[in-house]
Amino acid sequence: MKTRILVPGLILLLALTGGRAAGPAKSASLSQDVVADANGGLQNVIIFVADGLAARAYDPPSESAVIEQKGCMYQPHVIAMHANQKLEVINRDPTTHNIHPIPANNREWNKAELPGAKVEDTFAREEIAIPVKCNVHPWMKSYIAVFKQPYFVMTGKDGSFDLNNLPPGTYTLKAWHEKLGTAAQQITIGASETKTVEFVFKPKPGV
Ligand SMILES: [Cu+2]
Repeated sequence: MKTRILVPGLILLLALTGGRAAGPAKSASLSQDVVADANGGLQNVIIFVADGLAARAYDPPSESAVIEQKGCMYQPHVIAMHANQKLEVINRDPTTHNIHPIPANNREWNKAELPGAKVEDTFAREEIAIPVKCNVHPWMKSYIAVFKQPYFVMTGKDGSFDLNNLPPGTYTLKAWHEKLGTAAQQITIGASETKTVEFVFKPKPGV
């Protein structure tokens, strides 16, 4: 079973304030590289502020980011987290996995996990995004995006999401997808203002 969809002009919508972010991906397919709903809403896209924030240091959240190995897949397939936030990786399968992120801008690590095991680690620097594999199961792939600021969110099943509490200002907003690349646009948002922004990814050959 495949969830690849060849829709011209995959669309994703986002509201900049109000509401909650949608939940993580829950696909039963082994191929998770392009997951879209019937309307072309694209899942597993990271929306983030790439430019325009005041130069300041942000503390990582105290709660952990979590990835599970479940059914020999990474769940969710793509996560976004804060630099130096704790990442928990939990093996829910009755088989041994390992998690092996292959960063370009962070320390590489590689941890084996017996059934039911949990391992923890962090990434210190911003990197969008780190490919992750399992050395035991070659089809198990995921991506971890690491940010040094808190204004990032994943799209939900319908391609939508909310990016809340952005301070008034003008920003470059980017949308990142593992196969379709990066789209960018500039937005200006005022105090208590809600805006809807739409990114359109054009399908690439072979995707
Ligand atoms: Cu595995």
